[in-house]
Amino acid sequence: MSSCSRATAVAHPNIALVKYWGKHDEDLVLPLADSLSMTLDVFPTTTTVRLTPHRDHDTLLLDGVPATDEVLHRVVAFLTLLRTRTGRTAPAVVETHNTVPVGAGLASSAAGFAALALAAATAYGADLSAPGLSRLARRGSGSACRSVFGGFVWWHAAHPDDPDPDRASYAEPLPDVRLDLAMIVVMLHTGAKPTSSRDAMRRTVRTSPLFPDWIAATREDVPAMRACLEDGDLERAGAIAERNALGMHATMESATPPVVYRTAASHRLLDHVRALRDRGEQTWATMDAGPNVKVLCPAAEAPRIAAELAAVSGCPTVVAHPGPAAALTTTGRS
Ligand code: 2P0
Repeated sequence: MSSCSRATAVAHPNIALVKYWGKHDEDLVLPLADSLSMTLDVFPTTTTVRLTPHRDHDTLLLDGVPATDEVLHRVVAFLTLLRTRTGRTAPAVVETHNTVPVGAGLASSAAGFAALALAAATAYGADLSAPGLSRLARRGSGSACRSVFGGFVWWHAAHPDDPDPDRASYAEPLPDVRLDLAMIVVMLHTGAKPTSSRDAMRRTVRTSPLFPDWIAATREDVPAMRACLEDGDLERAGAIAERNALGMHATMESATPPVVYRTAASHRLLDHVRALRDRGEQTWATMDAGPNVKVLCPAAEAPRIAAELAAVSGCPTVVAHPGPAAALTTTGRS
């Protein structure tokens, strides 16, 4: 990759069918188990990185507003990592435009750091393979390593005894998926969550008595989910996804103090998804670090089921399908 000083990239959020929840190395962002996700075709994030050698600090603009807090700190740390690797010292101006509410459990950090990794690696002239880009995105936010790729994506945790776990932990797309799956996002709440996923994850690992059992189940769920996707077994894929997500919420709700993202509206919708199944529909729920509920179903049924979920919840729904890999849109000189 040649150096070009300015680059713009687009990336999409991903939602895990088997979740990532818990790290064994906070600095390197190394997870305790593999995970498996679907990159969406909705809610893109567009990020431009422009090197500014004449300035003395990095600047982050989120939808035009300068960031000053934890988000800026994470972006500066990420750019510093890239500067160390490339030997280039210039600060950067990073401009990000989200089309999804930030911090609401809708994977904005996954799309954000995947777009930033691609744009920044290009602007700084880092020479990266696809796994290399995935490893880099992981350092910004774990789940971002999966948004580097489109479709269905497996993130390898790396064995804790691996001599180079940083190198061994990256995501890759699954080439042979035979499921025509849609994911309906029910936008119950779009405000920022009270506890960041990073803090919630740490607290869960340290204090939840349920966590060891959930992580052991997750290690079995990932290969089982892959087999379901490749065999076209929607019933089993949906059942594994729902059980894995509800188990993850049970671990965080049993932490000290508890992390509770599910609201009364979330529970009502989870009940409704089960009721739909009792009626013969193929619907399964998943949830992330926030109160919103996502519903897996056959793609052909998604518009009808989304309309029903909107009517039941009184909230907007968005139908997502497997989406594209992160991509550069423009490059050039500052
Ligand atoms: C996932 N989540 O697999 C899980 C499920 C949320 C619930 O990955 O600390 O923002 O930056 O690595 O990637 C959210 O965690 O956390 C997440 P960090 P990240 O999608």
